[in-house]
Amino acid sequence: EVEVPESHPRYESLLTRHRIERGVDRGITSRQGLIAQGRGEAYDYLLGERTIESADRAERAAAAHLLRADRAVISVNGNAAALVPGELVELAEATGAALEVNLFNRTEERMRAIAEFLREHGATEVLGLEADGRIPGLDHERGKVDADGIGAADVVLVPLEDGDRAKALGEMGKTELVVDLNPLSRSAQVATVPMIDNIVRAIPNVTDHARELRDDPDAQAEAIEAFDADEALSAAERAIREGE
Ligand code: PTJ
Repeated sequence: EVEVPESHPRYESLLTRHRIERGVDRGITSRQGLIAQGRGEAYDYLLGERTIESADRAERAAAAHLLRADRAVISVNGNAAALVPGELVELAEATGAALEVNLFNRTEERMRAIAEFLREHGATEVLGLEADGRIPGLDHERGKVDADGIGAADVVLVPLEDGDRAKALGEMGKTELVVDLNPLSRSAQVATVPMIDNIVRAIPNVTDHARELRDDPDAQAEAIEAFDADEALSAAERAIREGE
């Protein structure tokens, strides 16, 4: 374990990096995941390492979509698992969503390591290993999903997704909730609800909103109604360019 002094001005950021490194060591995160994290950090730095107001509205709308879904699934990749395993389990519990491991660079070893890591963090059921469904339009490995998981879902939360798959899932008619620090990424652009925020802040905030909205269908409808994806993407870009 690397010790990071809490007084360090970049404490949170260093801790996050350390979790990704540990993820690689445990066979959870891919080496490409290290590159993705570096890219994310650069955007987070420009955003001021905070949840901007429009992202908070997005996270509230995402919570409402998860609660109102017939079948909601939270897709988990190697970066999400390393950074927020317990928080993903809590979000699934708070919303009734299922957890499904779904990888860009799929290997059976990493699938199993991630499912086990989620169970260590309290998950009772982890989907993804059946792989008896397909996302049309993607090559064999990258299109694998569980037929009763992402295959059947009307709402999917896909953190740090690559653009092709985000587009293909959208074309299947699913409501897509995306967490991505880059407002210009294709996955953010095609999302029903783009959350331009760090996954370490976004996931616990969606859970907080879900707990608050749980028994209030009117407030859920209002949260969805009040959210405008194009406006949220522009607001994030302004925050990055002008520090607003
Ligand atoms: O575990 P796998 O095989 O499924 O692979 C996962 C990664 C993330 C490696 C894979 O999907 C990939 O290569 O993704 P990209 O194309 O690098 O896109 C990742 C996006 O996530 C980029 O737009 C980053 O800015 C963003 N990102 C990185 N870290 C974070 C983030 N967004 C939110 N929070 C982060 N911590």
